[in-house]
Order: sequence, then structure tokens, then C-alpha cells
Amino acid sequence: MAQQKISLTRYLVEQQRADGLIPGQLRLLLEVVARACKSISMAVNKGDLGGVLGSADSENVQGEVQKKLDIIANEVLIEANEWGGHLAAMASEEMDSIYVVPNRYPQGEYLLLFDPLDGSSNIDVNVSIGTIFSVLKKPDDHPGVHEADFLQAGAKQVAAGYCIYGPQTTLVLTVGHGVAMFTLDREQGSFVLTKENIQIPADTKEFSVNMSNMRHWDEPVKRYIDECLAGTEGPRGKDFNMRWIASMVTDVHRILMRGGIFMYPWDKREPGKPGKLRLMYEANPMSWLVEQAGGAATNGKERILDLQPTKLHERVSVVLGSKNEVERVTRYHDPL
Ligand code: P6P
Repeated sequence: MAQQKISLTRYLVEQQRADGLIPGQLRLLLEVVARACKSISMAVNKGDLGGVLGSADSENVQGEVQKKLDIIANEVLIEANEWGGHLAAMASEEMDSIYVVPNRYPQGEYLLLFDPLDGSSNIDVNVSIGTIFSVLKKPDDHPGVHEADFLQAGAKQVAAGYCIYGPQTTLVLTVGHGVAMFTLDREQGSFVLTKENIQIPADTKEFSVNMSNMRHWDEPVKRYIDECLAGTEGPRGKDFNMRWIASMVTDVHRILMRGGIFMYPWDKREPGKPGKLRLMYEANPMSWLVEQAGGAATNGKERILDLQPTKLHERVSVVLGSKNEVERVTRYHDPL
């Protein structure tokens, strides 16, 4: 008999029965986010036919030129999530400040953070991009909701995931009980469970970094990459392969599927910035997913999920993936 297809809804209900990690309001939130990702996938797939490519002639809080699809994806996520009663507020890479659920709707107990379309530089050249999301509980020790309520360490997340818009549209998520993957069945219009308990191999022969920045890196990172490049003749005694898609969501997905180490380290081009990637809605959700799959995630020195944020859009240096490789990079940063 053909294996029964398990929908996202059924998976979430059964997980709730098994370990109580997905209360009704959180399940509703995750299903709404998944539906929003389906809509974004349809818009992305239209490309030029939908008039959605190219620049929106505006800049986001990061000072980056926004693509039309960045704004579309952001609006889809806001409109899908604001009325359901499960959220108190949202935060997005594309918005300067938090978006508090309007008074006309009931307020819920969760906070949703997202990068609505990660990898925007790839949109116009038809390379995979994706949505990254993170869910926190709103502190219940005071009325209302403020930006400070979002400034929680990544270890406080109650759900995290991403959706890749590539050859397949796949949703990958965790609620703290391992990592599961769902593939969009376009005939049914629903996400179907295709992998669960995803595990990242502890060792790898594949590194993922933007090599054009090499001359700007700190010594420990240069040492690690030089040793990978030295291959069988060098101290690692094995040859390495390199991949850099410039969509964090896609590079991390590859690592979840077959192992590897991903790095976007601090570099001296902008010494005042700790890194390029954003802590709250890129590094934290990806780090939790990687840890839940048996990998590791640091800023080169400390566990990313332990970092206490001070600003909503703060940046961080990221080293994540196969546990033994991440630990090696950490050792190289440790002067002792
Ligand atoms: P670079 C995409 O803009 C992004 O934020 C990440 O998804 C990606 O890993 C990184 O920037 C790519 O940066 O400097 O290689 O273009």
C-alpha cells in the first residue's frame, strides 16, 4: 500500500498529542505561516509573468535596496497573521519597528519574527530563495507589547523554521522535538511530511563561505579555510568542496540535508558590525534548527542561542553546521 501522506496539520496535532509542545494557538500560528509561504511561493514562481521581479526603488532598515518580492512577501505574512488572535506583534527584516496587531483584532500570546524573503540578490536570476521565521512567547508580566519584548535569547524560541522556494517548495520546522520537512503538494495545495528527525553528520568535506571576503577575515577563520584548501596535502588530510549560493536559507538547507559548515564571519570591511547576518530572524531560527538536527551554531566563540540581543535588527557572525567542524573553528578562536 502506498505510504499514507501526513499533512502538516496532522503532524502538528499528533506532535501535540505526543509531547504537548504545540498548544492550539501555536499550531494555528504555524499553519497560517505555512499558508502564507504557499502564497509567497506562487508569487515567486510567477517571476516576470507576475511583474514581481526587480527593485521596489526603496530601502529597508538595513539600508538595502528592497526588491518588489521582498515587500510582497512581507505584506503577505502581515496580512495572513494579524487577524487570527494568536499573535501580539510581528517583526521583520523589512520593517524598521515592530508591527503590533491592530486593536480591531484580538491579541495573542506569541511574537512572530521573519525575514520574508532571504537571498533577495538571487530573485532576479532564478536561484532559490526563502522565508525564515522564529516564534517567541510574549512576556506576560506586563500589559501591551513593546520592542523590548522581542529581545529574548534564541534559546527562548518556541518554534522556528523556513520555507524554500526552489525546484520544490519545502517547509522545514522545529518546535524543540527534532526537525521535520514538508514538501508542497501542488495538486493538493498542502504541505506533506517528507522527512522527520533530520540529522546533520558530525563531520563534513564541504564548506560554505563567500571566499571573496577572505582578505578581510580574522586569523582563526583564515586558518580554518586555508587548511580546507590545503586538502590531502594539508593538516586536514582530506580534500574539501565549496558551495556558496548566497541565500542563507538554501545554504543551510543543504547542510541539514547532507552536512557541511556555513560561515558568515566578522570581517574588517565594516569593523563596527559584528557580522552581516541578523541575529533575531536569521541566525537564531537557523541555529535552533541546526542544533535540533545534531549540529552546532556559534558566532565563532559563543553559542548563538545564548546571545542576549540588545537591538531588534542587530547583526551577528555565524558559524554553523556539522558539529565537529564548528567546534574546530571555535578552538581556533580560543587563544589558550
Ligand atoms: P553576500 C542574503 O542577502 C544574505 O542575507 C544571506 O541570505 C546570504 O547568506 C548572504 O546575505 C550573502 O551575502 O555578501 O555573499 O552577498
